[in-house]
Amino acid sequence: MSALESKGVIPILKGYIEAGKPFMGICVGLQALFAGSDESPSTPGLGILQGQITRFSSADKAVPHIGWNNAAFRDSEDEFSEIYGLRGSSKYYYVHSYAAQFSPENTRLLDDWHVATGRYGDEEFIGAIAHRKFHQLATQFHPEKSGKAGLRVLRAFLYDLPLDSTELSVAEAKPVETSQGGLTNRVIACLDVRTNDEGDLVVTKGDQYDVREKSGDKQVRNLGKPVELAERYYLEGADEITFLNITSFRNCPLADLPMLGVLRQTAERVFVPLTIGGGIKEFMDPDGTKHSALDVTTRYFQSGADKVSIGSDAVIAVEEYLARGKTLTGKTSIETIAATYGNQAVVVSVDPKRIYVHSPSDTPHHTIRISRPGPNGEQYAWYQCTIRGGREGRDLDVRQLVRGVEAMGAGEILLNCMDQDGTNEGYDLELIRDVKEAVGIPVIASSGAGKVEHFWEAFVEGHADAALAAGVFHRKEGIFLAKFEMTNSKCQFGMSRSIWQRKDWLFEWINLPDERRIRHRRAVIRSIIFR
Ligand code: 1PR
Repeated sequence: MSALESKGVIPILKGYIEAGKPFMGICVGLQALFAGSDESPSTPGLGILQGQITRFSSADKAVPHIGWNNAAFRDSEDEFSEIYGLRGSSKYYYVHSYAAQFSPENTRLLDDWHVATGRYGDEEFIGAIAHRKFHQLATQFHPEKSGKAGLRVLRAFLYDLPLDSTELSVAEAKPVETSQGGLTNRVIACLDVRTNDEGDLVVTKGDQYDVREKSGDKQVRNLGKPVELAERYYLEGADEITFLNITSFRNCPLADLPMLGVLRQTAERVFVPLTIGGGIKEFMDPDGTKHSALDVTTRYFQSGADKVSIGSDAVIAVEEYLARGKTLTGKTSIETIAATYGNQAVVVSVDPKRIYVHSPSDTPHHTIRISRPGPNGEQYAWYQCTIRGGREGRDLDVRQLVRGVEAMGAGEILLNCMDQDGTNEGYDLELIRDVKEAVGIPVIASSGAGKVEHFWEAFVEGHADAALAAGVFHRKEGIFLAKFEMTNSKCQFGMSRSIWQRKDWLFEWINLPDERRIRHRRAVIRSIIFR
């Protein structure tokens, strides 16, 4: 709003919308229609709608609210209306800390509008509003990142479908909801990308961060091309795609970084959120031109990324923060990026390794009691933060790191564990639980997924907000194997009920020999109703 005000366009914009001209607002584009927001109390909104935008309560859930949730236009308790292609049975991608709460008071104030809501914990919030007469729609979620369901909404708006023709009752069952209201469990496919010995940019995957083959000439493992694999995982139902650039591009100006091209091409084909990590820090061109971490981020965002993931730089920033007696400078990469793009744009990737001890008194660091004892029977471990892709251990534990980066404004933690990485033995649940207890922001479990039950454990036993995996997907086991919904404490495989209902057929297909499976892939993708 401040930016709009400084350009003097607020009266023009307000006049345009009030005149009933076509308008679509996304995310803050919905929030700006209201009178104001607690996020910036001194800056008024457009005031087209009464009411205030408020922050989600973090008493019982992680904030920001990140992931797939509903936006259902309700006719009655059980009936949903389909307006602008929005379906009560579909899920849409949200990422925000502030929202328009849905209450009897603001319902009365929104008489001219159809209101679609979602639920996060015990809070009901406005997910979308559509004017009853004018061609105007605003969504709190991101239709451009909501896969097929979101593209349907964009199409309905752009092709100006009259409301009447889209207003039909949808006889689909209610979606299965998690304990967090309508929010689903996110499954994220991760692509570690680096240049191989021939200089090509490839997707690779290590075992405990070692990405070279164990035999022969010990080449960097080449698992395929980044854009093609990202598209494949999107089509197979990944909720998000994360690229980790695990190589540094030397002698390359920022504007020519190969990952920018990868992101641009991916964003043209993949309509779920894209995170990019690796090298988010101050960058120097070969000619000596310096770019801040914020400049680097801006380049990535302009190329199609939605979030950046910061590793080494976050560790150094927290060490300095602790040395200063926990005072913030406002100058770290986390703080500058969060201030410019919002907390939800900043993920901190943690690369810890276990240091085993016999007793918590053996170290000044925070320890965790571990169920798998260390090599000498140790019952405890502290989790040491590392930098430079795990090559250098620091005198900082994970708890210090995550609390520090949360104070700086990080919106999410990507929690790897070097000991589990590539093992297929399951996530480090003790570590995940410990980090969940330490912070109020969402935590993505990572490292060690080898089968579907591991995802279930991360969500149910680890209380993770999302689960990321790499190797299990690269082995072509099909991402839909990892996606599941929980009903009555049961683990159901598949992307949605429609897939669950066809599970026997799907499992049969998965067991086909590789070449037949590939031949059938197109037909399968066409027949799957993703959301
Ligand atoms: O320090 O800001 O430049 O970021 C570097 C980023 O690159 C960090 O996020 C770091 O985790 C990552 N990275 C650096 N070296 C490696 C490596 O493997 N040699 N990859 C690396 C880390 C770990 C996970 C992996 C999960 C799941 N990859 O992201 O994808 O452990 O694996 P699994 O499901 O197969 O077990 P900076």
